[in-house]
Amino acid sequence: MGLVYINGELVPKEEAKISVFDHGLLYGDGIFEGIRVYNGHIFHINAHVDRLFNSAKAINLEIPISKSEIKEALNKTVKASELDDPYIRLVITRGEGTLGLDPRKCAKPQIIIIVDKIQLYSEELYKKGLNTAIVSTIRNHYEALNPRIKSLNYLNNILAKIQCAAFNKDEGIMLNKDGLVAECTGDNIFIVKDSVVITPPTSAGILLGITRNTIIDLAREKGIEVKEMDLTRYDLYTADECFLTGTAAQIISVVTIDDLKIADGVPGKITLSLLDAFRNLISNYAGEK
Ligand code: PXG
Repeated sequence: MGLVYINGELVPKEEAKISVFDHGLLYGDGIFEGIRVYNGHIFHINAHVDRLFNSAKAINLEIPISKSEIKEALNKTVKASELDDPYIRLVITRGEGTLGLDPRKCAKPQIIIIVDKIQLYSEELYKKGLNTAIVSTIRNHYEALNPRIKSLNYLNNILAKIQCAAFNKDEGIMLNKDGLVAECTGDNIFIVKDSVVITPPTSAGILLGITRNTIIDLAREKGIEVKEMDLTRYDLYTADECFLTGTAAQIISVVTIDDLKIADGVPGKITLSLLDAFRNLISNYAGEK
């Protein structure tokens, strides 16, 4: 059922409306989280809510309800949706204001929870892997808009996605202003080299992905060495394997970058074993308090 939570009320999706004077719409002034439900439980609810509150703090936005009230609202909206293991979009906008940037003129933040289905990639693509390109749009500089803030302003990523679509590729890889690998438009990136799993550190200017952390834990549990290390274009081209992680994509192999094959151009063994481990984790997921 299409239900949306707005500031404590559950309303049918056709009736879910906010003001055109909301600074979330006018300026992208707000934050969000994309969250999944697995096996009937909200996946890593605490990490998502903590990241949301950190994003809020970083943009000086005071969320008008507590972390436990947000968690309650998430659970209530999921339950009311009657959808089987849906996707949750939790959005906090600066709220209704006047024309003009000043956030002090916004009365109160709006809390919106949309519960729906999401499927980014077909099962076939999980088996075949993605074709990608390194785009020329660089990831936001951390002193301009830190990518650790999951803000409502995704134009940096959308510009990258437009380039990736022009190249007819499945995903775009973004470098930072120093030419170091950052992340993709909506996913974190990993390579495997000599059986070591490597991913850029947060200092490269990336979102600290919750799936990224889950995959790091799963790899370490399997006895695989994991390093957070700066990577260059060269490291991507010469990797043994490459894969992406994200709430929507889960974990998916990359088989070409800029039309160059990664190793043999088929999903790698470690990537596939981590996909298997991730699927096993979510199908038995028991939730957290
Ligand atoms: N980097 C960026 C820029 C993202 O937007 C990730 C990494 C992965 O983070 P998580 O915590 O999800 O592992 C994201 C997340 C969508 C969609 O609608 C995008 C994300 C999450 C959910 C849905 O395309 N991006």
